[in-house]
Amino acid sequence: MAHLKRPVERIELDTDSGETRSASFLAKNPNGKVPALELDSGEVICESNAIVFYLASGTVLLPEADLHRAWVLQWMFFEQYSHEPYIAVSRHVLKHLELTEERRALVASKRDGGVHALDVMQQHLARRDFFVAEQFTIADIALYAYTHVADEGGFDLSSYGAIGKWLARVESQPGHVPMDGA
Ligand SMILES: N[C@@H](CCC(=O)N[C@@H](CS)C(=O)NCC(=O)O)C(=O)O
Repeated sequence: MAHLKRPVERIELDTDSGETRSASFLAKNPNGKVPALELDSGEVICESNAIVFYLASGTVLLPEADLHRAWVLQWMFFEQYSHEPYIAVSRHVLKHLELTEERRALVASKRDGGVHALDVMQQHLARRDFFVAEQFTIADIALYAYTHVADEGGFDLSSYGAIGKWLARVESQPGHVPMDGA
């Protein structure tokens, strides 16, 4: 929304204390998860990538050609199925939870999948500046989110040169807002 200069009221919910499972929030998202975007009309969109797809429609962040739009979705589905379940889950455990034996094993089980996702990204970015159509799109925004903090999940990015340059490229986009440390 910062890239598009759109105002938003941000309401933080504490997932650890059950705020995402309250009756009032479940009425907005029956799946009990943030983020959820409530429009002025009262309608609600859930799932991060559905939200950014909605916001980016008709803007420079979502290319017009059908093939390019399909590739944007390809990388956003990749983020959800092949990247987030490994890298974000490892980071959540290592950054936010007490490290029990069971959780240590969980992080270990996520290692190969996370490395594979980073390898796929590195290979793609070795020949490109951005993921799709040589322009900054919501595919880059979706993948930047947990990639730029992958080290907090135990994934060392120092050998991924193309990913490192791409992260810097995303950060240099006008409108980029650094994360507040959450
Ligand atoms: N696929 C969803 C994942 C959403 C998700 O897992 N949200 C977590 C926080 S990152 C959550 O709300 N957990 C609270 C809960 O499950 O009660 C997306 O990308 O929006």
